[in-house]
Amino acid sequence: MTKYEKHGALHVNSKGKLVDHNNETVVLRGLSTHGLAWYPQYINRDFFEFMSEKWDIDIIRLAMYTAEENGYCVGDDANREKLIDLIDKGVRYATEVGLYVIIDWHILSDSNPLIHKEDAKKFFELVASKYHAYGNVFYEICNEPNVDCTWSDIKKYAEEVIPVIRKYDEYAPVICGTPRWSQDVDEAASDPVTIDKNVIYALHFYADTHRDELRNKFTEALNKGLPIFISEFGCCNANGNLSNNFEEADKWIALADSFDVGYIMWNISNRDETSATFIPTCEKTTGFEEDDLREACRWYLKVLSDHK
Ligand code: IDC
Repeated sequence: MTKYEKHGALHVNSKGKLVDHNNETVVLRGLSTHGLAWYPQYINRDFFEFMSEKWDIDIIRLAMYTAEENGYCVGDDANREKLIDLIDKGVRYATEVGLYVIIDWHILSDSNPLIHKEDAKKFFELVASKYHAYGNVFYEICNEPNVDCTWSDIKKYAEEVIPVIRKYDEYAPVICGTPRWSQDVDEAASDPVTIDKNVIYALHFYADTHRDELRNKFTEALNKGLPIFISEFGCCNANGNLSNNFEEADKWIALADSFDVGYIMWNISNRDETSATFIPTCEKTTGFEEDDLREACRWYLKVLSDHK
């Protein structure tokens, strides 16, 4: 039985924990796609079933870039339809195989979510109106605000986008990004969103770049009661490449576990980079074997099986 089959719809409780309807804490572990526009082949039912059954993931994140090549806000109408179709399939397959699923508005080069706020509102209106009855969907409203985007910009954005979601979907948790590539959870902790209670804040780490300093920030924000979810992490450098650092990654996992904080590893693809799950020569789209996997993916499958 998967966690979704066992626990059903989740929400954030007054102590900042992600819980089910019996107020039992549920820790979700999973994987993120790479950009949906670039790697659509991995959105297939067989693979979702494979990840759920063989890899024991609880949740999959559907990363939809907004401003990169063929992103939602910059591509043509056909591209947009293709992305909407991939999200539809991703949510459907996740639901069929008992996984939770995140619809991720993956801002990155568009450093401030206010830039494409109107597109975001229309997008979240569309998806919330479709999936409000599912009970396994999370809305991640801005992946990683960065450069000079402030917490007050993000909060302003969240206060406009969340009501649009709530018009249709009263219960789904909303994941909100934090300043500086979703690291400055301290800022959210000092001034959290007040218009909605079902909000969980993103902290992202790349283990070879982000170490004690960010772990301390994470711990302090949690101790202040901020609900946090690690909606993206990597074992390597923050550029998604270079060397893995499993020693630091193990420290992160132990710390997250000690607070019942869930995490999602970046990225499902065979791109030629350290953070990819599959080796570049692997063209499979499901049925992966040990030899198809990169080192970080193997390490993570061990983490997942240890938590079974
Ligand atoms: C990276 C991808 C890489 C791509 C780049 C730009 O791994 O293939 O060329 O984005 O689109 C993040 C981002 C995530 C990044 C990842 C690694 O959320 O989109 O993916 N990263 O740089 N935050 C910190 C690291």
